Amino acid sequence: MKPTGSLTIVGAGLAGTLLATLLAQRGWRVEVFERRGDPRLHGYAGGRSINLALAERGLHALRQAGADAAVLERAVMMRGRMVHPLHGQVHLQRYGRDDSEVIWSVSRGELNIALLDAAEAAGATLHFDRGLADVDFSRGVASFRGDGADHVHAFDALLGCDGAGSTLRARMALHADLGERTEWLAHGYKELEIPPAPDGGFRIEPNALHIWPRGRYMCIALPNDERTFTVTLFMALHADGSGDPDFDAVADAAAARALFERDFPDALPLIPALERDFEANPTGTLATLYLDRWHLGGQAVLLGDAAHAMVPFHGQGMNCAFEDCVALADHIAAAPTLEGAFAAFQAQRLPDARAIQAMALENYIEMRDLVDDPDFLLQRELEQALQARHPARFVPHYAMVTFMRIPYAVAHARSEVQRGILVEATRGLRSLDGVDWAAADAAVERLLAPLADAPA
Ligand code: FAD
Ligand code: E0Q
Repeated sequence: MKPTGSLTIVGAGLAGTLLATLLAQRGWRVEVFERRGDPRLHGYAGGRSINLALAERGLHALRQAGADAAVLERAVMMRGRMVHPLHGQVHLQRYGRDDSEVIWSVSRGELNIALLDAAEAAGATLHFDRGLADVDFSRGVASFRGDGADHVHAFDALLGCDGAGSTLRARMALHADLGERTEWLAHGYKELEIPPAPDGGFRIEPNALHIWPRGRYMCIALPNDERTFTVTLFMALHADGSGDPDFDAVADAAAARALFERDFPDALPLIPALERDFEANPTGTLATLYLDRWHLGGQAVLLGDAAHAMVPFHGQGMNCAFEDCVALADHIAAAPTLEGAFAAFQAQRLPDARAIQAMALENYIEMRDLVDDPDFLLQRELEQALQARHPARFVPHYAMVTFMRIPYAVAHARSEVQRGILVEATRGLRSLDGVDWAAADAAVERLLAPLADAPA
């Protein structure tokens, strides 16, 4: 539909600012309400340097908004996972075939600021210190709380980009059964920092996502452009009888040091403020949020984490949220009504969200076990070989998710078929020498149709 009236976006985080930019560029009057202050004036809330992995889906969405160059300027390239085993050599597992297949570490704060600037440049109006408090759908009025007062705002439609704890979602749920379920992960996370080296450079290889897999728990580290790394420790929240460490047991600075001395000895000297970081930074929790319904007629729609929060182990939550923004803007342009646009958006994206949520959960198991599993490594090797033999049909799981834009649901379905082929072809083998290539090739050709846009 042609732009008529105005669209009200709730939340000026990652999705809200990108969606505001895309819609304002297409001629819509856009107002954005954000609970927090303007990070360009007061610094980013929390102040800590937290980073995220940006991949092709997110980058493509930024290109649509013309915001890619500003973001990539300060991004750090990551070629693969740098694996730090407890015993044994540190080694790089490349993500792709060469430097055209990489991901980017970006600062959440800098990204948010670049997108706030883009939204304003496109003509969107931003209101800070305005948290959505209540919605009267029958009158089409929302109230936003801030500066010690309630501010009422008449809306045509509310676009919910207010994150996993969405207030808009809670208000919508008073009018319709959204089918909401939250599955909490038994594991949480803690962020720590590796500062620059004394000479001002990076202390460890900058162009990688570092990972210290330890069976059922792990650390990762992503580089920041200011030569630091943000380390994230993922482990159980409570004792689960496995004998593994948990956040209840590792409750203070001394216990944290002891854990790192035993399990992450090569990381310990890199984190001089371990004790302070451990006690000052909150323990984060992780969950998957499932909804059966994302919209209320043509009055409200949810996207990003508000619609489908996921665990972070595929590094796709933001990428998926950005992909949502482009899809919603396209449906709004194409459909005759907002209700039609919201329904078409949900029909397209709900299966994709379910697929990436499932793949993100599966990737946790893969990440924390990674090194000591020879079957896993042999399957990865065969994946590469089958891609070389059948480039249009067999694309490794990670590449479909990270370097392509085929729907997540398609990537998920093809990955399951491919896993079957990999398991079957490597059964009982310790190297690729014994692979029955004729059988593997036949399975690929029988089970996997060619992909239109397989990577060249
Ligand atoms: P958010 O970014 O959470 O933005 C929501 C905004 O709404 C905020 O600005 C908030 O202040 C505002 N808000 C909230 N309530 C209200 C209200 N009532 N009224 C007005 N405004 C409100 N994703 C990746 O792609 N790659 C990664 O490497 C990655 N790593 C991650 C690591 C961790 C530890 C975690 C927890 C997540 C990670 N993610 C990653 C996921 C990513 O952070 C989220 O998917 C992404 O931030 C979702 O964007 P969003 O705009 O939907 O929500
Ligand atoms: C990526 C990039 C938090 C987080 C973010 C990520 C990834 C991982 C493990 C984690 C997945 C991978 N990954 O390396 O397979 O690709 O974003 Cl834990």
